[in-house]
Amino acid sequence: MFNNKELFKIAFKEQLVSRLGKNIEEASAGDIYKILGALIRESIGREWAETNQAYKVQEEKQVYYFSMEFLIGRLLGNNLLNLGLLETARDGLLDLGWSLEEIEEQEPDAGLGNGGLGRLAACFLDSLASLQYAGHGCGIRYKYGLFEQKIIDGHQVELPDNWLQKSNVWEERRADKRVEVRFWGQVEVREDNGRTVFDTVNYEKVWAVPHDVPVIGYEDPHVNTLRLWSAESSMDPSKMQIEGHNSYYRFLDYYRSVESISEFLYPDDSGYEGKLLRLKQQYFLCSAGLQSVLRTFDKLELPYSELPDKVAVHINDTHPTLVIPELMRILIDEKGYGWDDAWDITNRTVSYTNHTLLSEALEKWPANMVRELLPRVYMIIEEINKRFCGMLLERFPDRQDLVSQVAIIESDQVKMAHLAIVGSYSVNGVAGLHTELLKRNVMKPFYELFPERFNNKTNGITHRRWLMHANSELSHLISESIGTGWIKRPHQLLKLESFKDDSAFQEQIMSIKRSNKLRLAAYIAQKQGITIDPDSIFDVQVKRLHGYKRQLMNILHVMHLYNEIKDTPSADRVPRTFIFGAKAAPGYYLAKSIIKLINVVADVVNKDLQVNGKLKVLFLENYSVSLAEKIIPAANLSEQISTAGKEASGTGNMKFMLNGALTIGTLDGANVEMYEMLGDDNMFLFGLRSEEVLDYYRYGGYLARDVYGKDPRIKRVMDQLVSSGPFCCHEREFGLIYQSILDHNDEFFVLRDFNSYAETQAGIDQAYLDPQAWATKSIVNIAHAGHFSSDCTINRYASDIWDIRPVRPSINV
Ligand code: 26V
Repeated sequence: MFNNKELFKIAFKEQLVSRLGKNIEEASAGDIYKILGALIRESIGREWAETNQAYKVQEEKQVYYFSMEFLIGRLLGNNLLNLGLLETARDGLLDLGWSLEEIEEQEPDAGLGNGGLGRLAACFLDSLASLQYAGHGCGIRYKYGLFEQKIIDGHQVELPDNWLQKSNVWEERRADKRVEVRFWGQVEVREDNGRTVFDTVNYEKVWAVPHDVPVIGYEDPHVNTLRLWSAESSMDPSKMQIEGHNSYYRFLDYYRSVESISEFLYPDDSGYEGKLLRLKQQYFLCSAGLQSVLRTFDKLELPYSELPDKVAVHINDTHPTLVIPELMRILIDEKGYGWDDAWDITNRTVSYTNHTLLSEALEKWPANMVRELLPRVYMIIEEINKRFCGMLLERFPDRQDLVSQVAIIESDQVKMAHLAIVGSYSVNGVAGLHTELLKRNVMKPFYELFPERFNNKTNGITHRRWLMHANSELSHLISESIGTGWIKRPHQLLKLESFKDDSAFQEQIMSIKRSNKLRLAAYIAQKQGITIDPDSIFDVQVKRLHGYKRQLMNILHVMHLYNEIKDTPSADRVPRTFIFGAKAAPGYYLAKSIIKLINVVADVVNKDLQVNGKLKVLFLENYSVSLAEKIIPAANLSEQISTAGKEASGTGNMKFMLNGALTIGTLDGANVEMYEMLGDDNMFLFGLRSEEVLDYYRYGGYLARDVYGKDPRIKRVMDQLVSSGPFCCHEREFGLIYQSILDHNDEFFVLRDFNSYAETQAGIDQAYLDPQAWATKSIVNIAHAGHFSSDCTINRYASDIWDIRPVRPSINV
């Protein structure tokens, strides 16, 4: 639509007048954003239709990635990049008096996810489209995304994230494609021509209305769809009069209950366990998504036995597991298939990714709740369970213990992971270590029953957003040095290894890092009024706040450094800036008091003139995708310090590596695979290994109180949490933290790993004193990060799990 700057400007000004009735002098930044978004959205309409047409004509197998979360963030910059229009738009806007960066800030950050799981789904969509696979997202259009975090007096305060307040320029509401989702009711059984038929009566009907967001691939004209469902009431208010005098109130109640289905994203929190509304959301997604998938399949006029050849339904964690009984229900009740055929079809269509080993995060639903809300679906789950347990008892007649261990319904609870494994053909973990731990521990009996289903797919990140868009200077330097092949073949970043000792290249890498640090410093100065030293080590830990991620170890170490400086103020130190960003689930009190502690320490440290120039601490409010894009390119050191065996993969670790930060980390999640490539020269490892952690859990032998008693440095920081001193605001402010370590024996081995961590950190200070050597390590990190591009991950999903190949619409249509 506009392939040069002049055409862009003409089109832009025309749109501004025709849509908003304004000329360029009158337009606000918000107006500019709206018009630019609309221009892009319209310019890809044709490609969007052509991509869909190509899928139809070629009868391609299509993948539907079902996920309760898509943490897509802002789309403007990325869409311009993928369309090859970034420079045209930037230059054109500049002529019109606007900077693109300022306009990008106008876009609400679509926070439809909690963290890693949701961001992974968004990276996968980008790779699916860029690699020209027929792969779509299926999710919920939450009216409110993950809460907005404000820090008030050091405490986290949650505010609703009203991201749709201004209109969403990307989405297309498709009322004609709405489908009906049914809740509640009773099942009536009758015989019809020798067949048993199940009718649900007295159900509540809800409309699911799709809002389609185009997912634009890189360079080639390939546009997939992220279909987000919104719940709307199905009663017609204009007919209320005829239905009796109380009907208006009934309508209001019904209306509220329907609208609430797609109102809020639940924060990942054990607090939602057993919450009816969350279960409603999950079924709403599964039922609406499947109906739309099958409607597309029906156009092929093939028997359902061929569904697995044309459709792959992938479930992102157990949240959309109800696709399994729902597909069974549709095949049996609506399409007339018998149980065995329906089961075979379902089993060959659905695949599942597990994202956590934490037992408290494995989903269970009270059986009663499922039975009442979804009576027919519950009958099907019961039948799946009955047949599965029956099969087991036939194979292992003496193993009642095994049966109760793996049953889908047990102690009046429906175990979603069990249903997901039994009902799918593939179960994958998200990093090598995680998959091994699944097979050997958490899901061992299932692995023994179905070894062929288990496989690993190490996570990945899109290098387009996380390098090309977030760090364009570095991206240009790379292209100047090794050509642009790495953009389509990220493994080619390995070519950078030959520059690792090239002093001119090192200089350039360091100067780009410095300018990114300056940019972040300016942002921080503007937001928080704190100046930070661009020559200090930017040491960053940004991720959800959770005990196992051990932000606590990091801040206790900062307290220890502060103590050291206060003890010997004259000693030379390598200056550090510790940067934190984290949201805690609203009901997770311990996590919230760790946020308060970080803020208190920051306050003390930053105000103390004696440590000024040596130590600074910052907590950046409201960590989100767009904030991550500002922070990560500026980091020197990436903190990936989870208790070994707890972090399934991590993806932040990969983003930092790609941007040239070095990692201090444990052998956990995908850190293990990073270490295999980087070795001790290029990564700073510390702490217990996962087997050692497991041994402690199994056999005991760790006493946090012993460590506390024997190590004066540790005792000192622990005591500072509860006794008067620089960090304790009022008595027991941090009692909960203190107790979690000393009374509950430090579940995540913070004290056990503290010294190893502190020593490694001291070694990092020394390493930073040699800038050339540091630059070499940084280059080696970037060079190996191509391995973690989500393009590689998606290619593996495509060939090993989904059995799909790229589609080239331009050639075939
Ligand atoms: C959920 C819950 C809910 C109950 C309370 C504690 C808790 C803790 C964590 C979670 C998250 C579960 C799923 C998840 O987001 N996993 C993350 O998935 C990423 C993408 O695969 C992966 O990189 C992270 O390591 C993993 O934590």
